[in-house]
Amino acid sequence: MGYKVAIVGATGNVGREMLNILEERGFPADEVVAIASRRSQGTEVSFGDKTLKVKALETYDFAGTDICLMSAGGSVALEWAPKIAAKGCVVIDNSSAFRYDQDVPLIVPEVNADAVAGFTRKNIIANPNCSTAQLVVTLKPLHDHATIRRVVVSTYQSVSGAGKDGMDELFQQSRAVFVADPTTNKKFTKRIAFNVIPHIDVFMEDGSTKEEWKVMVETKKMLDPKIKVTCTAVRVPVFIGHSESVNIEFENPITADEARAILRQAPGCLVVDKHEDGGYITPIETAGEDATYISRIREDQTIENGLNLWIVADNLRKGAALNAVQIAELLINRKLIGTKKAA
Ligand code: 11C
Repeated sequence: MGYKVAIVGATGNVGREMLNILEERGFPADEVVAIASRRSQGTEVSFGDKTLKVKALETYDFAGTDICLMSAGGSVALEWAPKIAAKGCVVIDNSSAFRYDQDVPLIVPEVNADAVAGFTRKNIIANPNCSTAQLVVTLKPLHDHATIRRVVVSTYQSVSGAGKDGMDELFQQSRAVFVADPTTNKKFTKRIAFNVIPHIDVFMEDGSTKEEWKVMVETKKMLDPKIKVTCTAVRVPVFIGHSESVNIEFENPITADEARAILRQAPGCLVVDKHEDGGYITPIETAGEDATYISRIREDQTIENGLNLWIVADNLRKGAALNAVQIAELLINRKLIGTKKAA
């Protein structure tokens, strides 16, 4: 007997990827329901070789649904996740609305799978920010080996992190530049085509941005509150794939060769690190891929026990949809949920 799964936000970048991933992985679902706001009702989305008609969130009854994968933004999550959870449906939410709630587990299965059991407190599980997911998948095995003291990360984030509007803006501006038309900025604060923008999400009181804050707070929640994290988050003119330049200071010695060997064995990680032209991964190579790629692993000679490395992953997959589906699989594999039909 399979599960009944609802995708809320099914017409968005991440929702569509959730449908692809459920299908690709042969997720044990008897029924998958595509849901979005009332204005998208009736829109068609692909699920394998089928087409699903989108239902309206406002009128859908979640009573018989086992799992809800939600990617509809923070305000929709704040309003709807508790209502859906109260119907006995486990909500795995991709927004930041519940990530910092002590009663909601924030999960990357390769990093803190055991914490998932805490979902019963609210029937809600949070999915991390895309930049955090690929970072913690990489840091976890290194932390287990040599204990991380401090991480300095600079992100190079693709426009798909800002949704379909972000992708459209990069496309339209690039075209406009080529044909010498004027460009307009709507989604981003400055032109993103042939440019980079050191600003993602809102500004905080201390001058950092909320995106930078999220990377710090989420890494601490999932990995270890003692680790110091500082981040600069930058939007770059790439459609899919977030990249990160990371400097790590450890308590204990670790060589680049040791780090390479550890990461080669680590779940979710793929090391591509040849010291030659093209012997590293760039974001366009990660689009549609599940792994977190690590390249350019080298010792930082300016500090004791320091490493530099380069991390790249598909932000719509490991950074969002894939991680959410992996959380659902974790619940099933650990027998933490059953199907309502079987009850
Ligand atoms: C971006 N990382 O690239 C953001 C998107 O907190 O889940 C995801 C925001 C979040 O713009």
